[in-house]
Amino acid sequence: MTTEEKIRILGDAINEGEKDKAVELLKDWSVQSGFKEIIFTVLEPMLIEWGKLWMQGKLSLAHGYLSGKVAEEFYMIASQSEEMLVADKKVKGTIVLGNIEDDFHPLGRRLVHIFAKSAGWNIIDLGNDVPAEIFIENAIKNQAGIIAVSAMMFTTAKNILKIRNELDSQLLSDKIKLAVGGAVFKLRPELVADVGGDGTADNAIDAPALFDSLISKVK
Ligand code: B12
Repeated sequence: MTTEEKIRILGDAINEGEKDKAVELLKDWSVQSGFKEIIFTVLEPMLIEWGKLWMQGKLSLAHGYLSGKVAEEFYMIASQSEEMLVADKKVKGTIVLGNIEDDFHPLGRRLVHIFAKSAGWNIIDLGNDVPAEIFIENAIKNQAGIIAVSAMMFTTAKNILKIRNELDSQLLSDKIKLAVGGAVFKLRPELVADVGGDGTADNAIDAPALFDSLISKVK
């Protein structure tokens, strides 16, 4: 079966309101091709396509919601699979995570949360629309070595610069590293440096490796 056929069959199941069937299909295909392969070639392209239809008013809220639920349920299963299992289960440290001020695209952040948690990180998830000072306040209070910020849009990504400036002015840049991610950083990689990010990852699966690398730079 081709990738296009898989995307279509998955879409049909969600269109029919069959959440469990959609999750089962993803599980079956993953047994054959691996979780990463199915996430990258089937699930995420479908989510982005459906998201676009939703924004154009061509998809009902119920279907948009259901596709998000299928994704979350499947990512939870994937994060606990042998393929993703981390041998060493001790807590690696604390990460303060959230969508930057004015950003309301929670799905990517939730997926980063699931994968980082299953890789052994203690996650403090502040949700959507989080101002810079709240990130800093929570990072200090919880002795987090990493602030991880999700931003989907160019306009909202620019708000991350406020976190960088705060870290610098409070002399915290050696103690707290700034991870950034989201659709806009894939479209414009130079934005990572522009907003003062210490690093990024294109997807939730690669996020734990980024966090490992950043924590090793904390002094
Ligand atoms: C679905 C969607 C919405 C939904 C969000 C619902 C939800 N549950 O999230 C709704 C309809 C609400 C929405 C609203 C808007 N959206 Co919108 N949306 C999208 C869409 C189509 C998909 C986003 C998504 O869920 N992707 C699927 C997930 C799995 O992928 P992801 O979010 O990229 O996350 C992965 C990685 O990026 C990474 N990651 C994410 N965060 C982090 C953080 C760290 C630290 C790391 C390491 C990694 C990481 O890991 C994730 C999992 O693998 C994107 C298009 C796109 N290319 O992504 C546009 C998009 C982001 N939206 C856009 C726009 C313009 C808007 C609106 C302004 C539209 C409007 N006119 O109202 C509003 C603004 C709302 C706001 N202020 O935030 C633009 C942004 C343009 C830009 N470059 O600035 C985009 C790119 C579409 C486009 N091409 O025009 N949107």
